[in-house]
Amino acid sequence: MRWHWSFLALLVLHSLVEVTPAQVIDSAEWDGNSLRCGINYYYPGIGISEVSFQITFWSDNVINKVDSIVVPLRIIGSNIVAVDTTTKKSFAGSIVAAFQNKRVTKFDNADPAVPPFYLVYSASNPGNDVNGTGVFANVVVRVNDSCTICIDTFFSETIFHYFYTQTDVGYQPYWNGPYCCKVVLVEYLPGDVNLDKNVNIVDVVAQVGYVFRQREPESVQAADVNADCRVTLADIFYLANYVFRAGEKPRVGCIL
Ligand SMILES: [Ca+2]
Ligand SMILES: [Ca+2]
Ligand SMILES: [Ca+2]
Repeated sequence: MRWHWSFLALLVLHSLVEVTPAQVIDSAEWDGNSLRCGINYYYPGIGISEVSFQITFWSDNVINKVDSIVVPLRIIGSNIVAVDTTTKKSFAGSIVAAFQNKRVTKFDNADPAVPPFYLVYSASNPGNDVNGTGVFANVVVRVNDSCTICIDTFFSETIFHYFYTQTDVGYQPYWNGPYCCKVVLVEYLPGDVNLDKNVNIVDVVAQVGYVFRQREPESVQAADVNADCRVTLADIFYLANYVFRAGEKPRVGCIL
């Protein structure tokens, strides 16, 4: 625990001393975070045992670019087994991937498998900065059943949601929420036709083998990526479009 108290103390100091919520630090649009949640848009709430939600970031600052970001969250759900606090998973694909200091701190109880789940996602890198739009962090949660997970974005104990700029100005960014996210556990990942937990060209080949050569794949359900209850050429086009052209994600099929 001891390693992060000084870091937290620094954040508290920033929060208490520097945050001026109404302060406009540049003449452009207000910056902020948002949360991608729900199974209909990118359906981050679908997984085999683990689901993730994305905290997005946006800032149009050209002069006062952001070089520190602090996002406190309270995560509540009856079927949560643990939250993942590793920086590797939490900041995978993040717009602050190059930042030196990226941390996920769980307080009240630092054990990621013990509630309450109060977390702070933070990144800082004085001298470096970020603007634009992208993923800031992934909230990765292991659950033991389908459920609803509520994420309180306005919760704070001692740490406040804030951005901190390269010119030493702290301010409270835009937030929305709180969010309640539907989580659906499935026995396979949609599109993972050979059940190796990856969705790639091998799965497209397995679909082709099934549709044209009657070769039974490991999972017929996973092959029904357009979820029309049949596995046809349309599923091959759909999955190939996802794998090769970053097209729409595979859906949960309905073949039983
Ligand atoms: Ca701005
Ligand atoms: Ca696969
Ligand atoms: Ca289909």
